[in-house]
Amino acid sequence: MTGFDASPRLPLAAPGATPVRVMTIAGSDSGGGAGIQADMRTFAMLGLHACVAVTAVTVQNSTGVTGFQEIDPGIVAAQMRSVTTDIGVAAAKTGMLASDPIITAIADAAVDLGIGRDGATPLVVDPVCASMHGDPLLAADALGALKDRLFPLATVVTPNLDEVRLLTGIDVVDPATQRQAAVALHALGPRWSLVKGGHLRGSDLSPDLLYDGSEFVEFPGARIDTPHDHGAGDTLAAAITGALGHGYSVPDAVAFAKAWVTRGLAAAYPLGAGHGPVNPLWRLREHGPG
Ligand code: PXL
Repeated sequence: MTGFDASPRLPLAAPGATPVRVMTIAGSDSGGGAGIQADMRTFAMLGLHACVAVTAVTVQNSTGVTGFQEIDPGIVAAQMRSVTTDIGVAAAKTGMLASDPIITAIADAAVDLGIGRDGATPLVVDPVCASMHGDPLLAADALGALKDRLFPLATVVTPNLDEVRLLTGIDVVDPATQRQAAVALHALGPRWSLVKGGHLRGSDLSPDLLYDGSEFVEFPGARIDTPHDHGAGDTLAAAITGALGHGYSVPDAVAFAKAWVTRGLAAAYPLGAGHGPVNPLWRLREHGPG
């Protein structure tokens, strides 16, 4: 299922049945476009029940992030434990993690709760380092913990090209360097690495490349030219998480998510004086709200 699907869908739970549950471990965006808000809008539109472990509360609007308050690492881990031991989650994702102690607490809890590579629950690690305006969302000294503790637990990591540069030192400019980056990221321990090509300059395509240590899978995809793509990476990773929660393979989950976020980008809207968000509500146009 790696072809383009114009109206991608996940299976819906029967009326009255408990939907597939997923968990996002991420920061809050007061502007409602990225972070937990993007994840929850995506999960809701995919028919999933979303649980949340909040890592930080950001102060931001469409023009940028002006500050954030980190959540105590023990409280982040306690949120994960509380929901997984009662509600249960079929897949989880991480987004903004803010600091080394928060990453360490999440990694310890994930191992304990069977989340990640060798556990039963797939884990999508979106290595969020900065906002689209360049505001830092991860402490500079936390890159080591991200690579050493979280990457080896990941079912798939989903960096954009700025994050690839920070994590591997590789400047992706063409298909050859994109392959090189996928290999270097995979060497950090995830089962699959996904190098997103959305920030590739001078291309009218947005080619993503997936690698599992032996096989490269290419996802060509059209570039949607819009300044309103705030939260696009979060939305892609959330849609991958939702599909993994439904038992999709990683290549099928990425194909599903890419088609889904492409529709969201085509339906993006302006907001405030800066950049508007990708629109996870795009399907409401087909059926209307409510
Ligand atoms: O899009 C990355 C991201 C993730 N999480 C939070 C954010 C952002 C970007 O601004 O604010 C909370």
